[in-house]
Amino acid sequence: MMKLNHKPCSPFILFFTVLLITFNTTAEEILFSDDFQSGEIGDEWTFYGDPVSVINSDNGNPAPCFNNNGDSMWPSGIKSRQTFSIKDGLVIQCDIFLSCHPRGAWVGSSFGIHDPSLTSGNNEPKIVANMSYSYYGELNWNRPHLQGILTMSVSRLYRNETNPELIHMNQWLDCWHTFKIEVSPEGLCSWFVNDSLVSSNQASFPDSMGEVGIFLEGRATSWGTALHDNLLVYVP
Ligand SMILES: [Ca+2]
Repeated sequence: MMKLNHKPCSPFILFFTVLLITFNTTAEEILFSDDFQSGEIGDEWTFYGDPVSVINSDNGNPAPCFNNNGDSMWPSGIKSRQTFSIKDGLVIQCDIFLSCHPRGAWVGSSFGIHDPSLTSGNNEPKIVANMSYSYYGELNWNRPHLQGILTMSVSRLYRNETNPELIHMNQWLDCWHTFKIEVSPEGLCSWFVNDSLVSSNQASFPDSMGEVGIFLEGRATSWGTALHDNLLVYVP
């Protein structure tokens, strides 16, 4: 597989990103992590979608990393076998690299929380809350010219407000950036990029909601590149 031919991120941005990640997570207990340095998608994950997700050996932050490998019609991804309580709050953090031809579409990376009691096996997860960074060029006849889209959502089952969506968000293209969902013990879902708060949405999660799982997914057609790396799950 070819290495990406993109301009390198500023070494200062990389340094401070690593510093911030290290500083912000050392105090918390890491419940789960995956940097894909083993070079494979391990047994701690369940695959869904066709074609199945793969490892990108040549790229990452650092390489290797996760390639969702979804097609133009449907996302593909992986669900964690491990589950987590959200009663005390939960943070899911992930580095994403997104690049797309200016006219292209059907390329994006998403991650979040799902309810494992509502699906099983290799079925798509039932999303509780997620964060998605995608690109919609003119070839997307349904919603053209929106360019970089940051979608932040809570399932309609639990949200009290409209989900925020930001378009023309091109400042995070062509470089690795850190995306984060933080759920407070009170159900406030906050979304961050590079530790800057982008938006938030108050949710009402029922007491009956037990343990939740984590997922990574998206679409990765030949129009561009959508990669994940450095997943961290911890209590805020
Ligand atoms: Ca990696």
